Amino acid sequence: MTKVRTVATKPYDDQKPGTSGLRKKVGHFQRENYLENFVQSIFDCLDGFSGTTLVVGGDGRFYNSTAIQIILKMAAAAGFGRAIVGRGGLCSTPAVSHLIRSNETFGGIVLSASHNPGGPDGDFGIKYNGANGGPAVESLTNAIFERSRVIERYEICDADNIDLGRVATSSIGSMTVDIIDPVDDYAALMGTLFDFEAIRHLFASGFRFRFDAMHAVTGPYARRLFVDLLGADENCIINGEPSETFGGGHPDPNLVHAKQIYDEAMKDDGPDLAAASDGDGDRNLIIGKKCFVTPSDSLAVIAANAHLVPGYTQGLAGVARSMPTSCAVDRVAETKGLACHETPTGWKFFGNLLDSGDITLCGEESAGTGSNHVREKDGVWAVLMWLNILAARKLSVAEIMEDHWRSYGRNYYARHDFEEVDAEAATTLIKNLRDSLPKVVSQKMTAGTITMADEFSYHDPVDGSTTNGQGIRIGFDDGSRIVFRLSGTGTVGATLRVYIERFEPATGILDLATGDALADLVADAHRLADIEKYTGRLEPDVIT
Ligand code: G16
Repeated sequence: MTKVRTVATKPYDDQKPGTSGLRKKVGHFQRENYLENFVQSIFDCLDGFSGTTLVVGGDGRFYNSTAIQIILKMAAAAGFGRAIVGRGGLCSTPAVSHLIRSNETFGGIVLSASHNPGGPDGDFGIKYNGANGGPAVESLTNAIFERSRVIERYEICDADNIDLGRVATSSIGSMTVDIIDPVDDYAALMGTLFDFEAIRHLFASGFRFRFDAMHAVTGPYARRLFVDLLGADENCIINGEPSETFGGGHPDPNLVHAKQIYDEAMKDDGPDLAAASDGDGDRNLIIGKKCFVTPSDSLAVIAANAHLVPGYTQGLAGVARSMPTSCAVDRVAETKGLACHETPTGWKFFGNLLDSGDITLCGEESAGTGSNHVREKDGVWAVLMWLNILAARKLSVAEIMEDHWRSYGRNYYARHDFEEVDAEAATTLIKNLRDSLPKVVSQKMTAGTITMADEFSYHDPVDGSTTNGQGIRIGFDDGSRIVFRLSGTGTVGATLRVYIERFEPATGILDLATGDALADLVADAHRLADIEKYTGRLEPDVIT
């Protein structure tokens, strides 16, 4: 008989989930009962799960396996009837979402700090996803936080560790544990959405492809899909072996951390498509030969071309983007007569719109794109989308972009990140901006006259909830925008994000360098927020 042990514990007061769950340094998670308190807080806030199934997946970073063993023993003690776990404790975030949905489970727990570095000194993270496969809504994450502040005990089974390395079925107490191949079901789902035959043809025709798995979770997914099923060259994948430290790298698919494929793509003889995904496989980077595609443009191109892809030939119900994402997709929606929703940053805000059938596609500037096939953003899916569109249109990435801008106009766009800023200074910067909002309207700046200034609030049309304080928006007379917000995913100090956007109509100049197109707005952003004073920096740490 497996014994359930009740352990007395004391609450921590810093377990508030951010944009995407609870993220802290590994050392923080290793403190006595820290993980256990949070997991018990999740279970304490859920009702009616006795005998049901829980999916547990992680991106394989340091502490992943230890955390999974603890969670499984606690899930068994809490009364779950079955757990589904990816072999090796690995499962990409979109694949977890799919497993929750296809097995109709009660929910799932995702272990990841996404694109943040891993290893003993790196970051770790945990979040709960509900039965729709998506991140818990804000009311639940708030309740979990409140629970974590008063927790006094947790329950755990005294049991041996499960062998995570083999596909097999075992048990902890009365809970069955199924270790499954983490790729099988996901690859089958992709087969229902995309024209594999057309993509096979594309690869067979000599199309050159490069995928950087960043030593993160997508290596096995990329191998199965791109190489085994679609026939791409074996060597198309770099950094394909998952590692606890991401090979000592930073699994953020941006131009700084995926520089190798960016450099390759900028060469005359470079790949026709270079792509990357992040730690847990939900983000994507798309680069054509000599043509970087911003995530905002990628969303717009996918929306404009989705009808060419088997899973979407019926057309789209509607689209959504997070507020700081450029308005490029809005132009497509307008032309196609689709509803276009603007939500706060965070995938959880798309969940209701996807569940209600109001939207089919959604995306964010932070390299996240997805559809109603799961309830998470999906990096490998986005790459397959591009491959399918390229196969169907028989144009290069650069030609597709040019054609897109000639049809819809171009939203020049960049995000400037000021990282590890003093948290108090960053809060003061935002507060001062907030206080100045009534005064700045009608002010003449270098880029034009400010015509609107507010702090974004979201009213969810499906559940009626309101979310305030979601970023400062400054709008100009020509439709340009500057947005300021603080990141919800960092673990050290604060990260100030400044989003800059200028619209150029289809008849305008469409081939400017982004930096040149946005220079005046960048100067105005610095002036409006006094960035140098509060961050001590003249230049951002990262520009995407
Ligand atoms: C998470 C959320 C995304 C969101 C991003 C923003 O991404 O899932 O929906 O866009 O955070 O991060 P920040 O608050 O730092 O701007 P991920 O990939 O870290 O889970």
